[in-house]
Amino acid sequence: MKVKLVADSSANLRSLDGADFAAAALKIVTDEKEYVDDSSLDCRAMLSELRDYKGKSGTACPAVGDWLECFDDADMVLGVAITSNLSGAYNSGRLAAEQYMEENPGKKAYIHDSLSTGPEMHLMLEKYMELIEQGLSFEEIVAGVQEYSKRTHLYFSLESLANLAKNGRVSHAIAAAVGILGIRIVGRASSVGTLEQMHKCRGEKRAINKIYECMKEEGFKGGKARIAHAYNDKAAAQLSELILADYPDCDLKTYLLTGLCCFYAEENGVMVGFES
Ligand code: X90
Repeated sequence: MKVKLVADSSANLRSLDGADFAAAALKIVTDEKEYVDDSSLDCRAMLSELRDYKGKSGTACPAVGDWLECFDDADMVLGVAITSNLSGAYNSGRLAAEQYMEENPGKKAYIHDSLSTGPEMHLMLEKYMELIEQGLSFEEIVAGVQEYSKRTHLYFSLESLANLAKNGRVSHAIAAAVGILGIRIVGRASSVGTLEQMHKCRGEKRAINKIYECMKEEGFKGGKARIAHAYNDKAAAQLSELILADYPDCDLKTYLLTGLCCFYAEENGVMVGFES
């Protein structure tokens, strides 16, 4: 039986070790150019081009057909999408799953609304892998991931909310608070999948310390953690050091954000997905 794992590209994964995986690309769009968030994208070059670009920029979610392509004729498709509260990606993914099952009797497809994005989606994909490995049925796997996602979380530190505000994903009032030199917003994905601002921190070191404090308050006790960042090795290393000082055996991975998250988290943004 062929099993396919899928996610939209806000999960920042081009591949998934040990799984047959495909990503449905989101796009970053300006009046001059379209950046497709797939393995051909040079994210660093995109950020630097956008820094110099004065016009409007926005994003677009994958269409139903983009998801269907990822499904790859598999007997069982299991996927996860960025929060339906900020993007249409979940809706197109859900429609793709319905259409797929209608057109292919006997085949199963499910896309989970992560109510989050980035590294928290990564954790959900790894949970699918674990449950598949255990030989559970489609329904059991779906229920297992829904249950698991109650104890996964996403926190982030952002230097700028400009692109989020310009595209209507946070209020201009919140966005205005940052952009002031040296101020960072520490926030989380809320329980309804929106961006929730928690703290304003002066300086990156304080922001990262605050994230770790929040993680512990949220119930982090050395479970899995996935850190993803927009070219900010220093902050990512600081956060992993804090985690590893308390939990030296923590299952922890650090990697770069790709196009969509780079665009919204902006340069130096850091995101962490973790288990409580
Ligand atoms: O459909 C589209 O065009 C995509 C829109 C995505 C908007 C939000 C992306 C957020 C990326 C920023 C920090 C984390 C915020 C988490 C809130 C749940 C990353």
